[in-house]
Amino acid sequence: MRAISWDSIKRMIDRVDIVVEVIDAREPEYTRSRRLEDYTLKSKKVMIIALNKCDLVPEHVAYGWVKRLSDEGLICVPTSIKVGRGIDRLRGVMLKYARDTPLNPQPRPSYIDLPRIRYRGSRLAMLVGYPKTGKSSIINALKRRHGASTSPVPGTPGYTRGMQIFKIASHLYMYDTPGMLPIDLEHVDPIAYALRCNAPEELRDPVEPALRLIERILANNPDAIRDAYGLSITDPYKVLEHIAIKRGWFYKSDKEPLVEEAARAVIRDYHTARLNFYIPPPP
Ligand SMILES: Nc1nc2c(ncn2[C@@H]2O[C@H](COP(=O)(O)OP(=O)(O)OP(=O)(O)O)[C@@H](O)[C@H]2O)c(=O)[nH]1
Ligand SMILES: [Mg+2]
Repeated sequence: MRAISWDSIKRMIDRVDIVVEVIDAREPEYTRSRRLEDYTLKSKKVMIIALNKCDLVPEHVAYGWVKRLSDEGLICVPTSIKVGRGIDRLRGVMLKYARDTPLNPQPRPSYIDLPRIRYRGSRLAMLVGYPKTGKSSIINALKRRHGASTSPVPGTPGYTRGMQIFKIASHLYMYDTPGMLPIDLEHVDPIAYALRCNAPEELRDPVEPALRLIERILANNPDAIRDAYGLSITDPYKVLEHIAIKRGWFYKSDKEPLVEEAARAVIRDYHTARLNFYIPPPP
């Protein structure tokens, strides 16, 4: 599947007035990009964080993260598209900053890019974030109708393939973008890349990322593994073996548990939130 590169993100940031980074309330530090935030702020653009999927974490966890991000000086709006929370507030915050922001002197997209849009005098915003954080769902909620396609698992039909622009209010347009690569390190983090930028079925080695994910879950919410699979095991590899055994997945050759299939199931359950886990903010 196609993810947006850092160079394309930078070019887009240069062109827009407002950047809305969508992060996952279940694991904000694993789904935010400090590099993106730094570049946006350094470019003197408005940086707003939408802490999305708040319905998947307890309220005090969501507000703990909002406080932490606000303490860093970031504008942070908690949202949940599933239960319809935070969208009016997000629109309101964008409109407030759109009104207060001088027009971007950078070259604007040409009429060829935006054939039907009279952007003159309008502010441009962009939604950006790791794959599957809910960017297109936010666009649909802001527009109050389904225009952008969405999907639960990376690589399944519905992921965003290219830039698309939507009118959010008079004089405010917003780009939906494909999920970006996890790019905070100088190189791409292979685990985040495997989890977020690939369909689980297409992963050549699903076991390594699944083991790292299970480790992260066990460290934060061991109950999540028990609730999803009925297992009280603390060895990540054994978790995979037991899932395979429970579901009757075995290698034909030697009848050993088919851990690859169990790993794919765990990754899918992470994306569909069947694995109900979250990372609380540090005290
Ligand atoms: N529980 C919950 N699920 C959400 C929320 N917002 C989005 N989702 C789900 O998350 C999945 C991904 O949403 P998308 O809007 O396709 O995410 P995206 O960031 O546009 O994904 P890409 O375009 O692939 O990068 C979908 O199954 C959505 O229904 C939310 O607030 N809560
Ligand atoms: Mg999308």
